[in-house]
Amino acid sequence: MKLVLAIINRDDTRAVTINLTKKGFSSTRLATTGGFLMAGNETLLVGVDEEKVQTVIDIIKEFSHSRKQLIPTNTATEAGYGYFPSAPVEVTVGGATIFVVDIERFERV
Ligand code: 2BA
Repeated sequence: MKLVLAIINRDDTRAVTINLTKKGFSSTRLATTGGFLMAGNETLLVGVDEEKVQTVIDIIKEFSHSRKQLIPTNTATEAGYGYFPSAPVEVTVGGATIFVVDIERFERV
């Protein structure tokens, strides 16, 4: 048994979970926040047999899209009197960040 943890853009999670469910996979959505952008994203938990991990990853890949995002930046003034705005930086977020971890024990009680 494996646990697929996938950090996904909020706008894609619905399509991903609908398509996982259609293929018979159970999933749980957690509201999470990225440490860099401090923006909301979602983390999907999918418990699955090892031989189905690739199918789950393929579904996540198909329905998660990458996006370019501009983040405002501030630069400290040389004199140390504060900050002035500088050119925003563009980062590419997603499609999805995926971790696959071993599950020692899985039970529904
Ligand atoms: P955030 O941490 O908010 O990062 C959003 C995007 O900002 C990242 O997209 C990446 O393009 C950029 N970024 C992140 N850290 C950076 C840094 N130190 N310098 C420059 N750019 C940086 P993704 O790589 O697609 O990541 C999307 C979200 O996935 C992340 O949101 C975070 O919530 C999660 N994530 C990514 N890598 C992770 C990891 N190794 N461990 C845990 N969570 C991770």
